[in-house]
Amino acid sequence: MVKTVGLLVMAYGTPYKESDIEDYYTDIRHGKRPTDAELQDLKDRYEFIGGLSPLAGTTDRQAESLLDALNDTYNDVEFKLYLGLKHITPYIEEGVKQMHEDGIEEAVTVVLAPHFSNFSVGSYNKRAKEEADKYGITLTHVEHYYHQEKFIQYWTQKINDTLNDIPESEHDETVLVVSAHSLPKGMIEKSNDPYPNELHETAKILSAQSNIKHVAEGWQSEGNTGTPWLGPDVQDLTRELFKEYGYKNFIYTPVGFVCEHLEVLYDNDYECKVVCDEIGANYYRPAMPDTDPLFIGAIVDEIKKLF
Ligand code: FEC
Repeated sequence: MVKTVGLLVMAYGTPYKESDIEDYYTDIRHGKRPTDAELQDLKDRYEFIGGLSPLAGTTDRQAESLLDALNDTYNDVEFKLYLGLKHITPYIEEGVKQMHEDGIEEAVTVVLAPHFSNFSVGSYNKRAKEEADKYGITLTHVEHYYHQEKFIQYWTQKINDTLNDIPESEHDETVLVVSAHSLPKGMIEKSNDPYPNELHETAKILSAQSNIKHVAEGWQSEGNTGTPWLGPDVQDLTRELFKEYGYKNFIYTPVGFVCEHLEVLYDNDYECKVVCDEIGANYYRPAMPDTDPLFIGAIVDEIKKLF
């Protein structure tokens, strides 16, 4: 007999229209409204990348691809898709409530972020569980998939393809910058959070499996909280690496993200490129996983381990 199981795909969320930006930013700030200057700064960044972020559409396509791949993989289960966003509707709680209304008693949850931190994936899972407990829905959480073979294969191929665009004589003057979203340092250290180590592991595996000779680890997109965040920041790192080694080519792989959005299109493609232009180096940023079968397959393989 085929049983129906919920597939709760969780993601950051993005404004759907300009007038959503203020509430979205307020939600990110745990209910504290940004100042007019902060709000304008965010609006300007969205404007710079074309008005709004492509994230909403991509999240939908990634979720649909995962649903199809899972339903092709399991013969005895029919997965039904629900979306749960962190900072905008449909919020995580709304997705879980909808599962209950549809009679779902068991679900698998996945966050569209490959590394685990108690303050990222852990907080999505906590919200989903708190809501699911109200209805007696049993959840199986995917915690991370950065180590899955297909995820590594995806990035290894992208790095090698990018290297192929760079003359071989310059490979020794090329560096790979492996990065993820920064988080406040105090919070991470106090709780012995696995997040920094998971990024470190990713960089180590990519260094061993791809043809790149030089690899550096960095953090990006840090917020404005007045407290220290995990570093080095990718822009500072670019300057330091250039100063110390004189690299000619910088390849950025923001492996903590899974598609193009504000933090990649602005923080990498604009801010890091500005630094590369300033020092006279070439900027490369391979395509993000999006709905690539290797990426979707990596999540399916992780789910197969757990469910
Ligand atoms: O394209 C888009 O519209 C949305 C892109 C976007 C993604 C994303 C992912 C992560 N964030 C994480 C942590 C924080 C912390 C703060 C914070 C602030 C922002 C702001 C915007 C924003 N984040 Fe985000 N994040 C994205 C967008 N993020 C916009 C607010 C303006 C700014 O600071 O730039 C700081 C909160 C505070 O001020 O107190 C912390 C983490 C991820 C990766 C994991 C995940 O996707 O959940 C961690 C995509």
